[in-house]
Amino acid sequence: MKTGIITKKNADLFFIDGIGYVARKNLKTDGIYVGDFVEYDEENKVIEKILKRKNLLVRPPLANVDKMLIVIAPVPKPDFVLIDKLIIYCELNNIRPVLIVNKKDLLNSHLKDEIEKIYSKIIDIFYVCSFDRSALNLKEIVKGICAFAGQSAVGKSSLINSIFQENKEKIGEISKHIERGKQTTRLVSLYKLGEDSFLADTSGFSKLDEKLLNLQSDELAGYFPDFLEFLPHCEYKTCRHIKEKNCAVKHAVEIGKISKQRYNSYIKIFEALKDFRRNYEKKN
Ligand SMILES: Nc1nc2c(ncn2[C@@H]2O[C@H](COP(=O)(O)OP(=O)(O)OP(=O)(O)O)[C@@H](O)[C@H]2O)c(=O)[nH]1
Ligand SMILES: [Mg+2]
Ligand SMILES: [Zn+2]
Repeated sequence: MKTGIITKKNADLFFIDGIGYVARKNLKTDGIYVGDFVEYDEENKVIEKILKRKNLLVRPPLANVDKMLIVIAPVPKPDFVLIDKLIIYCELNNIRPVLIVNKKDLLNSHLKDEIEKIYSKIIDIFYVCSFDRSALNLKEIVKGICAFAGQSAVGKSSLINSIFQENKEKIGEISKHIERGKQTTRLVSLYKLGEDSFLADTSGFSKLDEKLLNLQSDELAGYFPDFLEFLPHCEYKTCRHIKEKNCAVKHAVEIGKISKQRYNSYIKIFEALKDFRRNYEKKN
């Protein structure tokens, strides 16, 4: 039996890198997704077995993601709360996040300083432009299965086209979706960049629902790496870092050791997780 990776899906057929389309056997497991490593029978062109997944992202489904390239740009204005949610999502799913600042042709020093101040301590940052060769530098960071994520129109598809120097993705429109009942499923493909390196455009992550963050609100602070050194110094062990007195996190914000923007994200996500739990408990 041979092993391969699914790089795209077409109705009931699955494309295995280097092999072509194969069918699925009557597997009594759940679905097979792009990014899955499978064992297949080469002669009969059928998938025999899905190998254990490292993770599975939803909307669009993509399995075994190693690295997430979170893209922001000067236009549209960065949604810092979304970036922070994506970083937490990566942490929860064992994915390494990197921050890609695209459209550097439009970047002013004020925004660049702001981005550096908030993120340089917690994530690697790369500055690129889809229209010049700088996007090619991203080739070096694509290792394993990598996925682009970020707000609509920041230039994820443009970057893919620039990296591959051909038109793989549609630009300036919400590309490729099929309707199935109420749910909209977006198709996702993996493009091969090197022997074990693949890249996907996952426009579905332009928003990130709180329910995807499988967390209790009081666990949240532990997912802010820039908060960690302060957490043991709060007066109360159960400190939520919001209204409590003698909170080391709030103190760190006041003296500029934690960015105000990050703390603002923390409060927004905290409230959203609490609301989500409350509604969830009401329904069940
Ligand atoms: N100035 C400038 N514009 C860019 C750059 N990269 C992309 N754009 C433009 O930004 C717009 C959106 O680009 P897309 O690549 O479609 O953005 P996207 O992130 O794929 O958007 P969705 O598919 O909706 O999530 C297009 O008009 C691009 O031409 C860049 O480096 N500089
Ligand atoms: Mg796109
Ligand atoms: Zn505290």
